[in-house]
Parts: sequence; structure tokens; C-alpha cells
Amino acid sequence: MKVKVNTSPIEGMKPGTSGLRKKVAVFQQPHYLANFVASIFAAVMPENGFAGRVLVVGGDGRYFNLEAIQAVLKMAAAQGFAKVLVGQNGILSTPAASCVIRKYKAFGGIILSASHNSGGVDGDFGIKFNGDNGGPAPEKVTDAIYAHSTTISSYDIVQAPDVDLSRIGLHVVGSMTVEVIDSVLDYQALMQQLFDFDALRAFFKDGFRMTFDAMHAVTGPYAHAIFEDALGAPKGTVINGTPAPDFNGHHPDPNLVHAKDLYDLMMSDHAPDFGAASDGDGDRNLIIGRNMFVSPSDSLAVLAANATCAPAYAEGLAGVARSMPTSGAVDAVAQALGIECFETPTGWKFFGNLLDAGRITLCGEESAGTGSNHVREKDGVWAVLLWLSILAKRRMSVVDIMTEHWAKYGRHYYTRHDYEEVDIEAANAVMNHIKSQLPTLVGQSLSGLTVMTADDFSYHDPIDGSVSNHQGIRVVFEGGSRIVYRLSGTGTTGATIRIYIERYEADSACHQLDTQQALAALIAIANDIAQIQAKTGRVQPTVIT
Ligand code: G16
Repeated sequence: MKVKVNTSPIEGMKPGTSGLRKKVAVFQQPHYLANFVASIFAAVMPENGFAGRVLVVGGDGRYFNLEAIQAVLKMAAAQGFAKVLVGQNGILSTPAASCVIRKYKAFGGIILSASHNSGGVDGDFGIKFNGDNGGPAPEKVTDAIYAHSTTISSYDIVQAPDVDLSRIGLHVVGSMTVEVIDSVLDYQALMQQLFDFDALRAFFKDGFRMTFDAMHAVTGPYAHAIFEDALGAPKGTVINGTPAPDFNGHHPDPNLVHAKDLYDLMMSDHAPDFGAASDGDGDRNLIIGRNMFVSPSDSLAVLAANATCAPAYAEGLAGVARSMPTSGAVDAVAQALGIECFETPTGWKFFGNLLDAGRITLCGEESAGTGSNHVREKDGVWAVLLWLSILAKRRMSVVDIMTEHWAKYGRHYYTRHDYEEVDIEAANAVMNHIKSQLPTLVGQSLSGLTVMTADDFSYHDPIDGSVSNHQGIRVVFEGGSRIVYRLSGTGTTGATIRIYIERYEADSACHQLDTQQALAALIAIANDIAQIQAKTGRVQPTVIT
């Protein structure tokens, strides 16, 4: 039976870089989740309603996922959807959800995830809507969702028993069908189309060794099925491979702080050939060779330069794209290949139009995300499979691949300094202080480096003409060195200031420096401009990658 529940607007439902992310306790407040889900439906409802349409629902298995999914199912039934496809036990990695939306031509999908944020009862929860192309809703849709959340007065829900999400097959909620599907099968089939599984199987058979850290999060089942069962990597290749609602107390962010055990292993005498990790919802990836961390910006460039090693990209790439703060390493590859290279704001949603229009084949971000036109999300397992394809074909170590790459294209030294959980007012004061210097920075010489341009990045989407302003402050020096400042849009506590620092080095005699040392002069300039210590009291970054 469908009922109308009276409610009233709840503050703070503006989606960030990737959907709405809040503490679990916030989502557990009466009407909170329902208000946001109702606002999604109101914002995306077609003129003739949802009758006959299919919705995809899944999440990363974190705490509160199952309760949230049951509520979404009952609200979708009240909207008149014909059918919902939901991953078994509520599990669908973000790229798998994108794959399922596209494969079954669904109207869209609701993904329950706070990605790389911590989980558990005291951790974070999140929710986002992806459209029929399988990609995150663009800004005009997230703006409409927010607008509705500020005026909502009621929502509809069907009163029905919970669905047994452990049982694959058909169920009903009111007059809507719910099909519980295997979480891995469709995604694995897509990977088998893109990559040469026989060649990769032979590679492992020849003794290639990898450690894949699933970080107690969603990629465990995908990694076990693909790397160990399908490709024959030895059991134990996948570690931390069972998703847990609280990620067993770990933080599923594949960076050098939270994946330190993997990093230490890769730097040790008994390191395997290749190490990789993925995050809470399976869209990010960390790549570490034996004795070498590969920065996400460099990883994107190497994947672009060597993409033809995988059958899906054998014909070459239409173009590439990177988010603005991502280093220019991939630009150098695009230039050599003679293909287009686009610079978009931070957030995967900005790649969607370029991918849909066929202008780009690969894209990526400094925040550990790489992907291609196979889905409309970044994809951790895909990135590992493309790296494996390159290593299998070229039979070179990661160190040798990187050394060769830098010799050919030059090296873009790159680091990101994060100041997490800063008082919001103090963080705004830092950003305003930086902005106030923009009119006077150009032409100044800072520690011997001359500022060439200084601006607040605006993106003009070449496909739909939309404009997105205030996407990060750029200070660019003669010679191409660059400092970028922006506030994160994915945190849930205070503000996170991100400083991205980059320097191009053409001379291969200078390619083996320690990254922080290679960037020391620019780091000092970045701190001088921002005055972080004076304005926030912070002496050093929380995380350096
Ligand atoms: C999300 C977005 C990415 C973005 C990243 C960092 O990643 O999907 O496109 O680069 O956040 O955003 P910010 O710097 O604003 O924190 P994920 O993996 O959290 O979904």
C-alpha cells in the first residue's frame, strides 16, 4: 500500500564532488534519507513518470547500506518503477553499477556509497544518482535535487515487507519487480570483452606475481573472481577481500597512508612484481611496482601511452581528458599521439559529455581515478587489468616502464598536500587570502620563479556549452610549474584544503629525485602564498601523496 508521509526540508543536502556524503548518524535521522531520495526522484522524473522504467540500486556494503536499500526500493515502488535491479546483498561496486545501468538500458541508478571515506557506525555514508549513460548526474541535476530538498513537504513510500537481498532472483515490492542479481557477473563479462584474458592467464602462469589489496571493501568479490578464479593468479593474491560494513576498522582510501602495509610490502625484499589497491566502492586505484610508487597522474599517462596493449584500445584513442589539478603528464602523451586532451574540473561527472560524444577514450584524475569509455565511472579493477595487459605484453618491470616513459616524455614531478578537518572559517580565510592575491601575482618573481598566470578555473563544456566557475585557483609559473589550491568536496567533517604542486623536468639525468625534494622550492612558495600556518595553526599536511 502506498502512503504519503509528511516531512519538511532538512538543511545541508547540497551534493558535493560526488553525491551527498554525511556521517551515518546524520543519514539515520528521521526522514533524512527519504527526503534526499524523494528529491532525486522529483529532479529526474520524466514528463510521463517512471512507469515501465528500470532502476539499478547497489552500494559498497558499508554500514547502513542494507537499511537504505530497503527504503529506496519501497520509495521506487511508490514512484511506479516497473523493476529494480539490485546487487546481491546490496553489493555493486560503483563501476559495476555503471556497467549494469548501461547493459540493461536502465533509466538510471542510485548508488549508496561514501567511496574512500571511512565507514562503520561512526563513519560516513553517501548516496548519488547516475543517469542512463551510467555516469554521475551532471551539475544541473544535482542543483535540481538540492533545490527540491529545500522545499519538500512530503514523500511517497510503499508499505511492504523487506526484500531478501541474499536470494538471487525475482521478488516483489508492491506491484514493482525487484531482481536480485549476481554482483560480479555482468562486470566480469565486460572486462572479458576489453582484455585478453588468455594472455593474462599465461602471464600469471609464467610466474608473474601481484598483491591486490581490496581494503575490506567492495572490490573483494570482483578481485577474487577475476584475478584468482578467471586469470589463475595464486590464492592469496587478493588480500582483505571480504567486504565488511566497517571495513574492519580500516579506512578504505588507497593512498600511501591507508595502504601503507601494501606500500611497505612493495618496498621490501619479498615484494611481488606488482601491487595495487582499490577503495571503498571500487572506483579508485593505487598502483605500486616493486620499489616504485606510480602517481595517479603518471599512471594515467602510462595507460594512455600504452593502451594499444589491450584489445579494446588496439585501434588507438580518440582523445584523453584529465581533471584540472591532475598533472600534465597525459598532455605530453596526447601531444605525441596527435590526439585531443581536455582539462575538466575535479569530479568524474565532467567527463561524461566528452565520453558520450566520443571525443575521449581514456580519462583520469590525480585522486587515484582512471577509466575509459567502457562505463561512465572511474574503475579500479579495470585500471589494474590495463596495467597487467601492458606488463604482460611488454614484459618489463614497472620501474623500467616508468624510466622509459619519463625519458621519452619528460617527468612531471607531482605531489598533493592535504590539510584535513580544518575549521571551515579558517579554510575559507585561506582561500580568500589566496584569491585576494590573484590580481597582483602575475609578473612577480617568487624565489626566482616568475608567475605567468593566476586565476580561478572556469570550465566551458565543449559539448553542452555549460559553464562551471570557481573550480580551483591556479598559479602557473614560466616553464610550466604550477600550484593549485581548492577545497575538497567529499569530506564530512570541517574542510579539507588541497594543494597540488607540479614541476616539469625534461632532463632524464634528473628523473630519479625524491619527489618532495624535487618540489621543495615550489612547496615553500605554495605555503608562503597560502599562509596555512598563520590562518589555521596547522604546521604540516595531514596527508602527502
Ligand atoms: C570523488 C569524485 C572524483 C574526485 C574525488 C576528489 O571521488 O568522484 O571525481 O576527483 O572525489 O574530490 P575532492 O578533491 O573534492 O575530495 P570518489 O572516489 O570519492 O567518488
